[in-house]
Amino acid sequence: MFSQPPRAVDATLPIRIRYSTNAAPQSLASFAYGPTAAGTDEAALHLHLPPHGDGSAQEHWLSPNPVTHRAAFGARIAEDGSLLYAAWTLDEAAHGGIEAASEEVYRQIAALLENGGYPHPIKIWHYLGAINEGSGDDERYRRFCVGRASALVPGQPLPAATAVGLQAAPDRLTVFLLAAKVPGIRIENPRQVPAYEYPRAYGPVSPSFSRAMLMPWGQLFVSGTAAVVGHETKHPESTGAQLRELALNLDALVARAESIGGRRLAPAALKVYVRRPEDLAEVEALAARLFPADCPRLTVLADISRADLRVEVEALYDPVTDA
Ligand code: 3EB
Repeated sequence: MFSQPPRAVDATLPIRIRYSTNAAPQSLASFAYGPTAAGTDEAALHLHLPPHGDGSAQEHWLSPNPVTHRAAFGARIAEDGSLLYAAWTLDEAAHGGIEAASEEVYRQIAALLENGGYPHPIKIWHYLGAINEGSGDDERYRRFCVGRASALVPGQPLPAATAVGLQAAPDRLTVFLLAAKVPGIRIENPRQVPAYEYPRAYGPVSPSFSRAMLMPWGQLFVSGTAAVVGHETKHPESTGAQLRELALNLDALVARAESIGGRRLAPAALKVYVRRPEDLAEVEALAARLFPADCPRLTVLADISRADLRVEVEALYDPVTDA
């Protein structure tokens, strides 16, 4: 798993992700993870995702270029001439519920992509409170999928995505977007049915995302990846088996991206979402075996979009040059 090729990281890559406990200058975006927003500096977006470890963690998207900030399209925006980051935080009640709030945020995203100077979405992150609340087609994640789909521009390529649940902040929808001046190539996973083709059993509208986006400068932005094979959840009773299965999914996806892009890839940042606090130690121990030790990794507690999924991993891969 992830046998590590000799690494010669390209210093000109437009984004690097680092996890740390303090603030970073020149960042396109910063996120503070923890149970409360206390102590979060103003520039960081606070996410109610308790990190594994000492109780605080920050994530920084570092840019090699000067970053400017503005507010537009209902979002806080940062841009550096090649990439744009935008963040929305919506009070669901003020928009009439999760479905309407997700439709509203996707309208803002469409407007930003059309008029904001960075027309190509790379990846969109969605954090919903109580994501598995409600049964059948009333589940909040399914309503979110319906709202998202109703504001999508037909024919627009689907970006990579993460959609997970905050185990707090029940009626706050947090969405952020990474977009580029130039388009990427969508990558699907040969082990998985495309999410946008999931059968009806998983909800009235299938989830609108691609498994990964390969950018022209060689980086691969990978969607939240779980133990879904075909369209089915595997190993609903074993967190460890789910983590091993999703690692196979990552391998298959990356192999596909390598063959399409013609360059080898190595993981450059991994975020692990774990549903149950009692699984944290096992997941950390197994992740340390499955993933390279020199890859920055952050593990946080979160709910996963399907009630029978216990763990999910999202990743950034960098192109590597064999020595
Ligand atoms: C899956 O494979 C897991 O709805 O945007 C992963 C990433 C998942 C993104 C989304 C859902 C989403 O279906 C769930």
